[in-house]
Amino acid sequence: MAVVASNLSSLKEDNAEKYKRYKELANSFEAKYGKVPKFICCAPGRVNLIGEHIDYCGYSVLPMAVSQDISMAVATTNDGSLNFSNLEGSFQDYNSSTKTFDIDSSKPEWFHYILCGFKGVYEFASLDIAAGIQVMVHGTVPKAAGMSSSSALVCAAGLATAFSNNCQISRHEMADICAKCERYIGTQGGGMDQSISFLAEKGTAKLISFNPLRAEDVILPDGAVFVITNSCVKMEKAATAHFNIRVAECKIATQILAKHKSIDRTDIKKFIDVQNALKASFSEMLSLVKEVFHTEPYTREEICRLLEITDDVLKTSLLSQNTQDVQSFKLYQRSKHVFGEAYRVHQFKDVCNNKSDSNKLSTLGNLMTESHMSCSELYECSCPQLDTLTQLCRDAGALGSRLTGAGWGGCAVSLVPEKSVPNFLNQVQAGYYNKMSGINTENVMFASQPGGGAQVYTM
Ligand code: NG1
Ligand code: MG
Repeated sequence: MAVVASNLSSLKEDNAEKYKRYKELANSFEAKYGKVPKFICCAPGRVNLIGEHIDYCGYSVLPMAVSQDISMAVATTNDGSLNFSNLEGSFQDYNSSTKTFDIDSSKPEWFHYILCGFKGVYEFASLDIAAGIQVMVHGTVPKAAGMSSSSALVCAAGLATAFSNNCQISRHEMADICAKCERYIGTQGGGMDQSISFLAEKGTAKLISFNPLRAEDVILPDGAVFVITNSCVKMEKAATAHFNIRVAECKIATQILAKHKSIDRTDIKKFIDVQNALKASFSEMLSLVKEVFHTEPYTREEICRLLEITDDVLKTSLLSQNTQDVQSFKLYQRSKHVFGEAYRVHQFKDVCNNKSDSNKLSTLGNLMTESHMSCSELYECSCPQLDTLTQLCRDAGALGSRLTGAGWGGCAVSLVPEKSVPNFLNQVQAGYYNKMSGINTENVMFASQPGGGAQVYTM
């Protein structure tokens, strides 16, 4: 299914607010570049309901798109120039050309994400000459908050490039290209964010599975409201090594498990490959983790000894550029999180699809809270503020609450029974936000319904 453009005027009735916003964006484009944009493209952010830090291990995740998006007014240039501007004043203009641009992963800046999307589509479509593009960006996805503003920017830029060059690329292919090309920025993400941004459909969350990429509807139960609360702790994932250290720990643990089980390791890259090779259940994988790993962190020497490799091979085959010097790896804790979390995703989906369960909401809530505890204690991707906030949310009437996205800051998502929402919002406001000073707490709490995927609108 390719992305099909529709006329912007079709939005007028469907979503007057978005229509107005896109119109204003088109006007700002015109004021900046002195011409009317050719089209507007937009890609939504997402909230992951459950399944954290397991996409890059090959496991299914369960996100939904939110209504907030990154949108872009776009026109092509015929001299190969790339001109990027952002309505948000703190982001400075970027000017370069299709021949000379550079993505500097040591110092990620907002426009690098556009360059990632541009480069991904350019390479995928094997374009000899890609048209240059002029873009004006406006984003409503909270930044550095685990709601995938970065991927939405990459996806919107990928779409802008595809449409500027008349490339027909399916939504699945776009998701795949954008998952790969966002890695030019240096983080080794798994593909959840770009997949939901392209494959989302209004009214349903999705079970996203990989290799091959699939998106299955997961109908959320009546009476459940998912409320997002921002901890207001910013986490610029690409600027730190936390994320890639976790990816490295998972890769190393994968190899040790496979070696322990004498599996031919040629095609074993992720935890799921080991599980498939063993045809084991999640409980069996959890027992294996307990049998194979000790709880103390592993040193590089021990890892090399277990895998019978040199430190150089460890560096080149299992560590990324920004994790070359990491000395200690928690293999037991990270593996235990991944297999437990992957199992919870399937339980969550089964509960949603099981019509007869009268306790649905509290079962889902419990799974979400278990997920948070595992992220916090085993994966160590929470932070004190997120731990406090999620506990406050539970105390305020949420049946479950967890961090969402990569963590170390950013947002929490809570499952709140519909009738308890007003009281919930009051309590969290009083218990968390009213205690903050010097922080802008506008739009920090909102209920979210599953939104649709990326779109293109012609003018
Ligand atoms: P965030 O940082 O929330 O955009 C990242 C990864 C995902 C996934 C989650 C953790 C990227 C682009 N995204 O999301 O693939 O691994 O962390 O579940 O790297
Ligand atoms: Mg991101």
